[in-house]
Amino acid sequence: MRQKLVAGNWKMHGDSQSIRELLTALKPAVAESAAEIAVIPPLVYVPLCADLLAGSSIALGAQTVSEQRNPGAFTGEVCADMLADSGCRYTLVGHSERRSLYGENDALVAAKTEAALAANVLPIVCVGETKEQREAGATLDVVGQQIDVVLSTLNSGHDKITVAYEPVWAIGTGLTASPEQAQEVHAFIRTRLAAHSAELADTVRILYGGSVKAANAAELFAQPDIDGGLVGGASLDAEEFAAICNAI
Ligand code: G2H
Repeated sequence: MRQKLVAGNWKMHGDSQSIRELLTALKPAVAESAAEIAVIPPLVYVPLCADLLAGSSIALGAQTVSEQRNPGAFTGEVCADMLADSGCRYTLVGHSERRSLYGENDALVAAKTEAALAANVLPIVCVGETKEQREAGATLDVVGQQIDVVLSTLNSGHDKITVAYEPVWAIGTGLTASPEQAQEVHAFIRTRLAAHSAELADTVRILYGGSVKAANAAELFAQPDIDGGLVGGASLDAEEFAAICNAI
């Protein structure tokens, strides 16, 4: 049985004051949630969040990770060992904003996934199609390719990944995939995992992301292949995010 996961991707938002307020309100509000919960702050605030979350079951994640595994002259990069050392259980890999704004391709996403696993940081691998790709009927081809590159690159640790399906056209736009649209792609991702092994298909969680909010969370999470959510904008409001976490 896969435990559902709800992760709040704060993107480049927040400051130390607002983060204190958000986590102070969030901790008691999600104490009874059946889901595993994670927050993913801007990297500079990971230590603050680790302090504020001490003793809480809310996990911490990073928004990206270097593909470089060893210390070295890589200005601006942060390796997975550093994330682990700072208390991160998870890292996002290949979020669509990293792909579209910072040129991350499938090979780099696979290398980052491997680097995270090598440091025992659990990668949440983000995949999804653009509006143009969906309209061209290429959704499953695009998502299949994004998944296959990661699965075929890894030598081990396939069962430690989480997949986040985030249709690019639904990110931050207020447009959400319907539960049926999301379920169709999640079921397809599950078949790609099954092509690797049946056990993998049973184990790996597939999150939905793209304008998840309290009003649509329960219906999305009720789909058989949706194992939780990756939540952006709505995770910046403690009450809204708690309602999403409690919709599991
Ligand atoms: C998709 C999502 C979180 P939002 O990027 O990763 O953001 O919920 O704001 O669409």
